[in-house]
Amino acid sequence: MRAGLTEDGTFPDSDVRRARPRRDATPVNSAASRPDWVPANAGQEFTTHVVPGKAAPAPHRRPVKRRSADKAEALAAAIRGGDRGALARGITLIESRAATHRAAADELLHLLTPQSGGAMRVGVTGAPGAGKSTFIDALGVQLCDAGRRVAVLSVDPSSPVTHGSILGDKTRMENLSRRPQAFIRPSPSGGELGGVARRTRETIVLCEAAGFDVVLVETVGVGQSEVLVRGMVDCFLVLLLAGAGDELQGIKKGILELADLLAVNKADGDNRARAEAAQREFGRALHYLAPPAGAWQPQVLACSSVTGEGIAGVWTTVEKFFALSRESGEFAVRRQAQALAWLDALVTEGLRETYTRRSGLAPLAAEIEAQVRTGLLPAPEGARRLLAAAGFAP
Ligand SMILES: Nc1nc2c(ncn2[C@@H]2O[C@H](COP(=O)(O)OP(=O)(O)OP(=O)(O)O)[C@@H](O)[C@H]2O)c(=O)[nH]1
Ligand SMILES: [Mg+2]
Repeated sequence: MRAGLTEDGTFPDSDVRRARPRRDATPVNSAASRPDWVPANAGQEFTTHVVPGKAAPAPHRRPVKRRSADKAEALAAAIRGGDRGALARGITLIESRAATHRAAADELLHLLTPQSGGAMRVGVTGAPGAGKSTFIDALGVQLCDAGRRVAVLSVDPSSPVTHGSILGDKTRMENLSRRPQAFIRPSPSGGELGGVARRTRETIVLCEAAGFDVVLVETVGVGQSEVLVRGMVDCFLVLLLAGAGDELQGIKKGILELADLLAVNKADGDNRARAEAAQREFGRALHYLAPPAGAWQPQVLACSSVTGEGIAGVWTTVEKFFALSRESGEFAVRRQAQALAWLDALVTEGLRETYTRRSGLAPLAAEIEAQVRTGLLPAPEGARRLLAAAGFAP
């Protein structure tokens, strides 16, 4: 509250207030509008008079903050209590880009972080159409039957384009979406990859606080999302397909190196024999492509997300991986790496935001870009100049 103002933002009950005229047309220098220091018997030679003051706007900073905190506290309590609607609202709050929501979102994360960390975080990746959503549907249902609570999230850096595929995902997870123990949340739409990843990490915190003990993160689309998802999970599962001819077609070597477990999907019907051949092929290739890091040797399995065959075997292997990973200390190391990757992503995002918010830089940026494009200015020199102008460079 500003000094000198009362709680409601008006002046205290002082002489000034008493001397304040009513809003109706009070004659100039009438007794009502006359300041104290004007002699009582003065005439119109004193033109000074008190005009109706405009009440200062109520100090709104603190109430907004208090509202954010209240909102966050109520949401946090409902989320801890397993209220799915509250969880969905919490995620929407976190996904919001409105600056006014950020305080409540941060508060919510602050409140729920102590209850997070308890889930098995498993990433599921694979080429488009490999059957990730169908696999998650089948696996999720089996996990729910086994008494688990399963949250499914997806990371989609190209959301506006593939929005159809997200809607498709929901229908492809039809069985799971009917389970009360499951919670499916499509990728936050749009924005750059870093922002999508941040919101997914925050969503994991909320889901864990809500008591979900398995969090499955599907990568949608191709590109950098695999690497990002690998950085936010404890176990990374790559779904493969038995390709015609080259078994490694469409699969980047780098992704195989990130895999803890591989599964050749669609091992059913006519495709079964081919899938099993692919399984053997990948098994052999894995020794060269993904040499084991630590105690765990990545394995290749085969499964069918349609018949459900092999899915239980995949999960048993995931559990073995977790057991070994916890025992060897690798689990803790990865969690620390996840936290650091998150910190790094937030700092990068914050710097980028600060940089782009300084709109005064736009003309300079355009000029430097033009010079770099035409070779007049070396890129490092251009970057140095821009960063210096933004106040980041030493
Ligand atoms: N026969 C057979 N078909 C499958 C299997 N798994 C998935 N499919 C089919 O493959 C198609 C693609 O499956 P999705 O689960 O949408 O694949 P996805 O990897 O999630 O695809 P995107 O998210 O678009 O990258 C669908 O038509 C599924 O029905 C399987 O195990 N066997
Ligand atoms: Mg999918």
